[in-house]
Amino acid sequence: AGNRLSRRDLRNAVKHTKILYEEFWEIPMNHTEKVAVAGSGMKNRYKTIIPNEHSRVLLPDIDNDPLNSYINANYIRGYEGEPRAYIATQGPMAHTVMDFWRMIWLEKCPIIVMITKLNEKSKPKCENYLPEKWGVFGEVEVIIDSIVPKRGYILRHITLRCNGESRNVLHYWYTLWPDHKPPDSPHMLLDLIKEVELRRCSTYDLGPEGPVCVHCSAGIGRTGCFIAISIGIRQLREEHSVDTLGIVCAIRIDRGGMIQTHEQYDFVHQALAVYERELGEASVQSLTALTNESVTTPP
Ligand code: PTR
Ligand code: PTR
Repeated sequence: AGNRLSRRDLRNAVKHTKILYEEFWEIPMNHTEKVAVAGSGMKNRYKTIIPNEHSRVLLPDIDNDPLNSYINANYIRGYEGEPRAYIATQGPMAHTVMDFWRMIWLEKCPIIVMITKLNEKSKPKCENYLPEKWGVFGEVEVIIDSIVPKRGYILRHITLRCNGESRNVLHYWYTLWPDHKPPDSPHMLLDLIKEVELRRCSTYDLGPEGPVCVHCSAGIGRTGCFIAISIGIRQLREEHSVDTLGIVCAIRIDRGGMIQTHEQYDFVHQALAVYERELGEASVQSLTALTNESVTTPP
């Protein structure tokens, strides 16, 4: 609670990047050192980025091979401490695309957020796991119903089919954010985060739904920022203050190294400051509307 930032603190924190720099590098990384499942190394895109054991997603075994149950993905706790609000995962590789779709199906993920290009600086960052129109990955059939370009991202409506059941999934592909860096401006990302939060609430209204799946290339830097900001805006909305340090510590317990650089940590504060200002303006507007009403409406 000692780390709670009020609106003014948040603004000041943005000005005092140096304080944030020191604070950031003191947060324990909580990286796992060993691969928990023998032979699973080939399923990790980066040999140093390995899912923490207690929160990793375990797929059901196929053919008695523990390798088939392994995926480099962790459940991440949400705003209310619910342990499975998000899944953070690496960008699928050619030989893990099937595992990825199996996870989306089994975990009943209503939304996938992709924050990476397929290649960056001519290095592969993520396998293209999306079929153009239709594809079958193991037992999961993936149908692309529509592709809608939006400001800063592309939205796909997807239908998944498996064993005679079918389900809708929304896929958001945000391409404007290179790894190891913060994006240029928080506005477009914030719009996407608000959209995802809104959609997630509306799908939750329809019944129990699974975690929102977020991935980039390693599944820690950009994914960490996205999830931290998502939790932060809930906190700002409901408590009018935000504990960014607390959020990062919490999500790093579930997946080591979430948020990769101090610039990204600084960016999380900037984005939350922008959101906070929006909230302030919205409440001033509704207050003005109220006051106008009381002036024009006779008692
Ligand atoms: N196959 C789906 C359907 O027609 O229901 C495609 C789809 C999925 C279309 C979601 C729209 C969807 O969501 P919304 O109308 O809220 O954008
Ligand atoms: N060893 C790689 C590196 O640090 O370059 C691992 C890595 C790659 C870590 C990308 C983070 C990365 O960013 P993101 O999690 O945003 O894809």
